[in-house]
Amino acid sequence: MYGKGKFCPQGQSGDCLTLGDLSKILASSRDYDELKQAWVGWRTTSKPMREKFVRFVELANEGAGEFGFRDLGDLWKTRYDMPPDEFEKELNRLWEQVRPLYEQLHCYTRTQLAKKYGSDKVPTGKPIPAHLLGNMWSQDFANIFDLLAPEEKSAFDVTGILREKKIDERGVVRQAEAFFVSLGLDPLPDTFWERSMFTKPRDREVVCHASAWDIDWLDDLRIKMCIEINAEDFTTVHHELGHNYYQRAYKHQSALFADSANDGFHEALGDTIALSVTPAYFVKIGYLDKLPADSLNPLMQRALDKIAFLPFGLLVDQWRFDVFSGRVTPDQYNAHWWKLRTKYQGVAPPIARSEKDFDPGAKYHVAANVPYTRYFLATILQFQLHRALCEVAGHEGPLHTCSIYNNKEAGKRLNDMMEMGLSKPWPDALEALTGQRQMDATAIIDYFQPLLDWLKEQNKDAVCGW
Ligand code: X8Z
Ligand code: ZN
Repeated sequence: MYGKGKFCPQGQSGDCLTLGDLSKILASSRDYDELKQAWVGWRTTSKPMREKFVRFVELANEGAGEFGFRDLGDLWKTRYDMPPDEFEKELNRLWEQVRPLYEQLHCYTRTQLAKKYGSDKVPTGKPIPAHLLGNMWSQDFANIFDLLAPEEKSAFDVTGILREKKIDERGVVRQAEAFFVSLGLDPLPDTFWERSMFTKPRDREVVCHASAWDIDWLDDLRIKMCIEINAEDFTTVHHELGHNYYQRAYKHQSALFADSANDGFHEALGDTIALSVTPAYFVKIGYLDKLPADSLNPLMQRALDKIAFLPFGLLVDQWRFDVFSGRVTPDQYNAHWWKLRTKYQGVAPPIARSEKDFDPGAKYHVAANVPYTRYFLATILQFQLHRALCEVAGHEGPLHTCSIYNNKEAGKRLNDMMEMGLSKPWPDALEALTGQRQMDATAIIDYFQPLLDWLKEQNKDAVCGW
């Protein structure tokens, strides 16, 4: 239902829009009503999922119960080497560490959006309308960078550079592979290049949401993705290859241990590599002629991706935990979703929503039943891993300028951890790479400190919060 979802603005089938089409509108349009139509339109596709989801929750809980768990949420929470209640506390602790950063970014974003759309549409002290943030789920704000850039000129325009260099879809994947190879890891096998799907097929419907596969638990690695030539997908390709490289590293483990230390590690791996995609790295690979002058722009770009994501990364499963536990019943599904969206993200729907809608189902991982807390953890972990690898590489200077490209010692440290797979509790794997046994948000905070200082200055006369 998710993969086939389409919105037909005129009600006829001739001009129906896919998620890809609607996402492009969300990313590029700056017309309040056009944005609203695309946002609301996509959410017509998830209405029919509601009834099925209610039944799905019953069945999933029945299965989890037969395994001895209270509900499916508790089953998901057992994969972190600690009791479920303690895990919830861990999540809260991490969120409280990063919340001030998100609030500063939210505050500045709201001020800029009010300048663009008017303070009648974006009022002070209130949640931001969810359709103005450049992304279908407001899960990152990267596509409205033009409205938020600290400085006018950006020399590090990844989308522009890729297009100017005429890099095609395979070329992007080759470049990402080259990064892993520069760390001393083996190139991907020929079958990866023969059997992966890199572009959207024209003759059939597919689920375009990017994924990485480990078909035979040995060497038949593949990705499935509808690559677009832009900065977002450049990062996502690194993300997907991270899955494949992890899978290959732990293939010698027994079946039970052939997985990452916890699912946050799997999601963090490729992102950790992508954090090394810096202006200096672009100079090294010949994508830029010279290092651009110091600018906060690249750091802001990164924050719009990573900091903006944190509350969304947390709330998707807060909703599912409440649903699976029965604390929230089907007649409250959508209201509870929006309660959490407002509480954590400070966003609001552009038109009233009701229990006829099923807005959670408009997000892939809810429709496909993929746990989501992993991405919240990954966002915090990847900076922790990056900081440790940068230390191994002997980086000097601010953390956000570090790239581990070409550094074999960092590559070895990373690979040693990946090879452990799930054979040890995750704190052991984390310790092997970072020397720390706890997930810790100080690395992400360090990384963004220069931007945080700047945001505080920008916000000094603003009324923040919602
Ligand atoms: O689903 C993904 C990956 C595949 S595991 C593309 N991500 C989350 C999302 O798109 O919602 C990566 C970031 C968060
Ligand atoms: Zn992933």
